[in-house]
Amino acid sequence: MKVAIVIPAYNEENSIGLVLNSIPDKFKSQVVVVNNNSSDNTAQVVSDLGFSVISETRPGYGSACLKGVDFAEKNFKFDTLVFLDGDFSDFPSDIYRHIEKQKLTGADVVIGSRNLGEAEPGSLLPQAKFGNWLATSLMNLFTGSKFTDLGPFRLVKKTAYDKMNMQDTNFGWTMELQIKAVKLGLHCEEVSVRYRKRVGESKISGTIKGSVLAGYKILYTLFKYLVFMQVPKSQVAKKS
Ligand SMILES: Nc1nc2c(ncn2[C@@H]2O[C@H](COP(=O)(O)OP(=O)(O)OP(=O)(O)O)[C@@H](O)[C@H]2O)c(=O)[nH]1
Ligand SMILES: [Mg+2]
Repeated sequence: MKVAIVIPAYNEENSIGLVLNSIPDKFKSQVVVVNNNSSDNTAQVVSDLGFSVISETRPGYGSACLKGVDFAEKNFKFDTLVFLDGDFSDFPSDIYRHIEKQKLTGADVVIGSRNLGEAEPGSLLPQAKFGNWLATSLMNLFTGSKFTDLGPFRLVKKTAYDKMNMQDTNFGWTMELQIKAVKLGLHCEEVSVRYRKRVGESKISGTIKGSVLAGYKILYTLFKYLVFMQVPKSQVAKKS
């Protein structure tokens, strides 16, 4: 397995170095941090540590992920994408859990679930917990999927990612990936991950505006793809 790691980061100068240094050595050569016009020294910290950092002018978590994959395609050799956050909430070494699960099951998508038992108390704010519960419950109800989280630490095989034609530029990105994976008949798995209180200031779930916008966009994205996504028969993965 050849892995490329994409890390969206906006004003994460205090955490991004901790994240990068915690990535197991064997994955460090194919990491890209996507910075959206941070007003702090995020980009400098990343390049001082010798990692690739690129800028995306369109704001938003989704824009950063899209740009990161685009960069990886042009600069890295990989068959597997891993996304994780730049705020040091995720434990980068948990990447082995995703990989092990993928190898065991042959999954196309492995979502790191913070609800399978290992989130530090207070690391997932109540609004984020509720939003994730609501969104995954609705998705499970309507599709038969079995997700427990929309966690940011996730593994996606490149062949699967290429079928998804990802579009969302902000908060709907994680949901878009999961609902598209389900509708395409891809093999999705979850794995328990650890999660801790972020370093630095929250951009999404820690603000009222961020929470409302994220909640709205996540549910909008779910219903948009539930109702309108047509899947060409040739694209539906054969169930093994
Ligand atoms: N490049 C980029 N990254 C972003 C943007 N918004 C958020 N991020 C990053 O996406 C990740 C998730 O954002 P967070 O602020 O941690 O959101 P959250 O995890 O819902 O909220 P917390 O519970 O406070 O951690 C972090 O690494 C952010 O730096 C953005 O507009 N551009
Ligand atoms: Mg966070």
